[in-house]
Amino acid sequence: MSNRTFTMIKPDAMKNGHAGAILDRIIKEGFRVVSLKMTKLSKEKAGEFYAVHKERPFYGELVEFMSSGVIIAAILEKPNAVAAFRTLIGATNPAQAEAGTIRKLFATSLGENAIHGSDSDENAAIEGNFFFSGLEQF
Ligand code: FUP
Repeated sequence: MSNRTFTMIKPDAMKNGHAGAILDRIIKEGFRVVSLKMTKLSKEKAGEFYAVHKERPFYGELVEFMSSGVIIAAILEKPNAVAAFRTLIGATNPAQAEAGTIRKLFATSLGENAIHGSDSDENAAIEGNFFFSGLEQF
């Protein structure tokens, strides 16, 4: 089991001024920041990141949304990081997320749900390497 996961604070949470509160919560939950940057995805890059969803009906909107504003990307470390972080962020649809989770507190809707968390160790490594070179992973 790997101890790293990858996250993005999405454009809705950035625009709504929640980035500071979300990072504070992540750190208070015991995640160590391995890598961190503010950036903006082009449509092409957002499409590449979410290529696994290419055939889904929401793909176009997802790519539009994820390229609509700046994001914060980060690699995080904690024992059992992928599962621990998925618990912290809550269900994909904030209406179904547990009380106190990041999506329950800060997400706007199913499509604009404040934060991303990798769903497997394999994807955590792929996604982290999509944004950060080896020299940027501490
Ligand atoms: P998650 O792993 O919780 O981020 O969710 P998914 O990988 O299933 O979906 C990725 C993103 O696609 C979600 F964060 C939001 C968007 N999405 C929709 O807009 N509609 C859906 O029905 C499912 C996902």
